[in-house]
Amino acid sequence: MKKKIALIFGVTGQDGYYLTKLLLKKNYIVHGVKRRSSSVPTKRIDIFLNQRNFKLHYGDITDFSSIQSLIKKVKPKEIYNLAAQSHVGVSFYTPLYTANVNAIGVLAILEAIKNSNNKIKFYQAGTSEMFGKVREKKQNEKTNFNPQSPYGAAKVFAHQITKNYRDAYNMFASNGILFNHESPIRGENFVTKKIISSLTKIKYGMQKNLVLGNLYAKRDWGHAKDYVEAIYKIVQKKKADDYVISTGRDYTIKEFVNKTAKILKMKLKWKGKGLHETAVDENNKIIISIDKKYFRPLEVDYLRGNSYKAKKELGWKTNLSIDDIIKEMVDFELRIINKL
Ligand code: NAP
Ligand code: F7E
Repeated sequence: MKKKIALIFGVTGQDGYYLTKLLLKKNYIVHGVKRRSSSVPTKRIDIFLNQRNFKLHYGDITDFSSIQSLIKKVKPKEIYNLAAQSHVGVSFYTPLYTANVNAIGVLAILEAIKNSNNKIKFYQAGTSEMFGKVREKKQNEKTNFNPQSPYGAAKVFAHQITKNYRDAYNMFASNGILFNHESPIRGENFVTKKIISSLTKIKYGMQKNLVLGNLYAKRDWGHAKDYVEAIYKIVQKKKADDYVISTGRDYTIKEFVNKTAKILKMKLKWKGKGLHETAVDENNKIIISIDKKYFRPLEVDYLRGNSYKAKKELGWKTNLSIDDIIKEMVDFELRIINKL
């Protein structure tokens, strides 16, 4: 049987790694797109580089000509757009750049598909950040978008334009609305990875302390491995549609810290309030403090998803709990510092 061909924008990121692994296992030929950068950006996907069914190309979703030539050359059946400036906090410092990549870049891919072969299936990596400030206890596909950052606003444009191309040009163009998902290869400056990597090092005397921002935001955290399964299922549907992918459970950043400390067998005691809140160890030494530089000009206080539609129509469910995720991430850090 002829192998399916997939093209992944954002292949060097966290989800790019897990999706490539999944598609190669399903016998796809996977073409990934990397950007030129001053240091080697392929650390996560190095293990695929010598596989026959994996090919890497230079490109950038802000460069329409590169998207067009890649589609012409590769002739994909499926295109997964995972490429983004994906840090919400950073989007406040680079709003135009973020909009260019996260919004206009998506439109560029859709245009390139429309002009070449509108039978290609397209997936757009949408986000719970599009919901932003919410009133609903749980957010689903019908919840209104109210983004609170340049990142979230750009992703709303991407979501909407993906729907428009689906309806206007009869294209298979689907949106995932994925809630936070983590893994050992999560980017270093996302809060889960920062907490786990820092507390592990602190425990073994390799780092003095950890400085965080808002401890009271709530997030619905799943595992990237489970979430790329959902992405794959969304693209395998006969009809394009939009799906919320989440666990349905939420925790504060502080609860995440406490769970990590428990797994690491570290005793932390919280003291003080607001910017003066700290966590101290058994010797009263400050392990965690707060700095307002990690607060955002606008915060998304609360997110908790309802994935009933994905469960019913995709047969998707989350397998790994928050405790499984933390344990896997802690073990990964312990292996790096030779303590496991
Ligand atoms: P990530 O680790 O930050 O990966 C982002 C990827 O996009 C990287 O491969 C990056 O390349 C690439 N990229 C950035 N700008 C690009 C451009 N102009 N052209 C081509 N590629 C570009 O993000 P992730 O966690 O895997 O997330 C994947 C996607 O899902 C993103 O779109 C993100 O916004 C979205 N999302 C993520 C979550 C989550 O919790 N992880 C939740 C909802 C939605 P470099 O390696 O060169 O930087
Ligand atoms: O922040 C708070 C911060 O940066 C989570 C991206 O994958 O998921 C991710 O976006 C929360 C926020 O993720 C620090 O204020 C406290 O409330 O880990 P994060 P995010 O902003 O939720 C969504 C679904 C995406 O789509 C994005 O691409 O943690 N927080 N102290 C901190 N956050 C960071 N980064 N660093 C801190 O020191």
